[in-house]
Amino acid sequence: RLPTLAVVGATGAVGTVMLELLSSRKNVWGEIRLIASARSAGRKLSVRGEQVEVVALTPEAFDGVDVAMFDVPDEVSAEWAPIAVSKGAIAVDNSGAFRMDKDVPLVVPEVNPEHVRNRPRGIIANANCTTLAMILSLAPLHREYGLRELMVSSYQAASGAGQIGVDTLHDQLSKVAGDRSAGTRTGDVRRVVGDDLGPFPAPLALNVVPWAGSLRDGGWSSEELKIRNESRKILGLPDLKVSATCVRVPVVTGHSASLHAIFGSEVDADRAREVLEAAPGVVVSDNPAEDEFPTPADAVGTDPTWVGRIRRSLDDPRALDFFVVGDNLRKGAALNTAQIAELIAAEWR
Ligand code: 2RA
Repeated sequence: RLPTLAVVGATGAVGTVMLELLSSRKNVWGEIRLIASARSAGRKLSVRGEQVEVVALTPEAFDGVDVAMFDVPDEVSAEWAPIAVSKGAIAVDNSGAFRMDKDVPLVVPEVNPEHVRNRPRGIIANANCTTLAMILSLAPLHREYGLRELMVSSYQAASGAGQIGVDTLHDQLSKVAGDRSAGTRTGDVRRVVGDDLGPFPAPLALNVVPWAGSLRDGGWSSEELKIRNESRKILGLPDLKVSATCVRVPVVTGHSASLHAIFGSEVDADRAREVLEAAPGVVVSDNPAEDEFPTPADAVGTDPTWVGRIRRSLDDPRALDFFVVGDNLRKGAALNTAQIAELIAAEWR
């Protein structure tokens, strides 16, 4: 028998990508049940070439479910993943609700697939999209050189804030498009886009916004702490020094980050390039003489983490500077969740 899969949050931005992935990846599932809020119940969505009716999120919706993926806000996962587990399912959660729970593994299949089996709560967590944009590149470099310290600035796309983020960016772009003076004087952009900034604390069109997530102690954002905490947990480096600054940029989908990684031994840019070329899930695009480097416009809709601009630091022979881009809705969310669920599905064989 093939396992039954539930997709909770099937109608959201990540859920939509999940249904595309489930329709194009090797089919390891029996029934695929689509679950969403009562508001979306009754809608029909296409998965594996069939129209499947969305059912409302209730305890009974998990009857007979073996694996339940959650692509929903933290508070919904916090409440419902344990309910799915009590109904006999294994939960794979894409929210932040369980990531730092010591009894919940935080799994990136290319890095720590073995952790999937150690799940005392019956829940497995998927990392945040910004962490996932860089972790496939850091893990092999850590194995080669021993990672000691990480400085990272992110360039995060609007879709990280959900469909409302994408809609807000498009609305703002259409407003500024006809106004050539927008952005030439202070306050211009705010005036043209109006007061409704959607999920962002400042206009995103024609701008960059050095903020993502919610305020935490010391002026850090939740998003910056996620990079630190999750990288430590996934790499098994509880004392890794991490400084992150998370920035929102007017990109629809594709999170980027510039990294300054300091290692325990001297690095070599050509050797690092070889290590990254051999790493699963990583594609190196690094030939600036030919204008080759990763950009979100090229990476969107693709599965790998793209890495470029690989340089040894001029001032520290143990430090490497590089730039990464990953599709935040695919590897950053739906794809990594699907890969984790597939590792579990393999237990049925
Ligand atoms: C963001 N990382 O980009 C978040 C989404 N989980 O806002």
